[in-house]
Amino acid sequence: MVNNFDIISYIKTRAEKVEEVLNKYFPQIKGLGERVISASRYSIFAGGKRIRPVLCLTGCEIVGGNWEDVLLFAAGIECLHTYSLIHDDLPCMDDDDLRRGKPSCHKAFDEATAILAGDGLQALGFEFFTHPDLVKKVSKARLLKAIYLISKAIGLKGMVGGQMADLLMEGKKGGLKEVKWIHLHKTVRLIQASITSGAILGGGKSKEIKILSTYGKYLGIAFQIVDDLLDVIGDEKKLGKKTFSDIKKQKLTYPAVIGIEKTKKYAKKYIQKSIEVLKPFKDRALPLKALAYYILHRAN
Ligand code: GRG
Repeated sequence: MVNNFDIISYIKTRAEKVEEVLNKYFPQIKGLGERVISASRYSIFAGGKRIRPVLCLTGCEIVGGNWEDVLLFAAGIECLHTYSLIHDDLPCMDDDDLRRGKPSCHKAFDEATAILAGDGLQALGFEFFTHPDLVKKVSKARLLKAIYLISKAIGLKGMVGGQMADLLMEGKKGGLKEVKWIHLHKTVRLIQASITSGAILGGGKSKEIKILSTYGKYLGIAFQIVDDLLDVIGDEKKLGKKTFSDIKKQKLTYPAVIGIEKTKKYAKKYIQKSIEVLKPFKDRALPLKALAYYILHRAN
């Protein structure tokens, strides 16, 4: 607990609003394409932590914006994240049977449906970003900047590129340099862009946006390091997925390269770095500090 700040309630309040928006704007199950809508709904409403949308809302709030105005943008980010999880679980990628404590999308439906559900969620993310209900609440120039940032973060030089490297390095020799590159692209870019886009939408000054982007980068690195750790020391029930899956696939991870104890130190180091950059925000930074500790101590 940072200065008695209740981060669980903070996340819950915002995550519930994201849920409401997803429920309101998500396509209804009807028509000949109803199967792919069911599959997309199955994955997005399977109980994720909603960290990325919450980061977006916090980025907006911390620079003085109204976070409730950018809920559709935050919900769009969750669509993109869920698309990546569905595709990541496919047999041709990480071949995971469980996600968010339930059979992964291709297990509950089938591979073709899961591919289409991921594709549909990616498009839906951009539909939300450009939705008239959002466009009327935020400046179009800021919106364009935020969409550009997110597009780069999930694309060939971001998440997709990182996923490619992650798959190519399976079973191969590599060191910390390669692990860091994979993490930075596969996971960190979207987390960093989530908070940065929120700060842009909220009208942050360029100095503030830069600080929050650096915070997001360090937080994202710590997030992925903790994810690597949970694969070897986590509890399957809390995680909602199988442990030791990285080891089985001979993935390049922090524990595989430097061992568990050093990995724990790295996670703490990056959390510390994320908190240090927040100094200019003084008391305003409290939710972000609390979020950083929440990420460090998370069990799922
Ligand atoms: C398929 C293009 C493509 C990319 C996949 C995000 C990703 C790249 C793969 C996911 C594999 C994975 C477990 C990565 C580790 C970090 C991560 C993204 C974990 C899942 O995010 P959480 O913990 O999940 O925020 P919830 O379910 O809470 O939303």
